[in-house]
Amino acid sequence: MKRSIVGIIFVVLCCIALVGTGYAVTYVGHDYQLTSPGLTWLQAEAEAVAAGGHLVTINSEAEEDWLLANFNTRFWIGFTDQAVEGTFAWISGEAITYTNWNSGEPNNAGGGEDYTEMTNLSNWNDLPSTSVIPGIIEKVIGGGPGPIPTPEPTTMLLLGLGLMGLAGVRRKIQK
Ligand SMILES: [Ca+2]
Ligand SMILES: [Ca+2]
Ligand SMILES: [Ca+2]
Repeated sequence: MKRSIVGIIFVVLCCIALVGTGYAVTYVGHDYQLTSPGLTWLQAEAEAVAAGGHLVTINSEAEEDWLLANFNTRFWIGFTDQAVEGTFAWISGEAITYTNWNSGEPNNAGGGEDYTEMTNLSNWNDLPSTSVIPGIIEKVIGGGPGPIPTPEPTTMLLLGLGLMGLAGVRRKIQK
């Protein structure tokens, strides 16, 4: 009976720990998470910079496939031609190694589309500065690429507390 209650408390603590990370998920040493919903590209990029990263840079089809598998929504990516019309660049400064425009895109519709979304069709489209969707923030963990997923401190703290509670009750049961 007591053990089952402790088990439930442990699971709840683990859930709180996961929520505490802001649902960040990790792929080859990079953290990814959604911005607030309903932001312009510039607002989304500002939120990404405040979080220590940029809107996501899609370097390969593998990274894109991974993003599509983990984020089930339209989202801003860090690709923009705001500096020079028609010349897209990654806001992170990374080199362009992969693109996946929808057919006929980028079309700069209405003479003013400088910001790129991942569409519901799993390819790219340029949108105006007034469009509002969430973005995906990409951050490098520990300053370099590599498979080094590290739980955030809040996760470790809560997991530690859960384990300590479990150990304490076990000790009591043994007495
Ligand atoms: Ca990337
Ligand atoms: Ca444009
Ligand atoms: Ca377009």
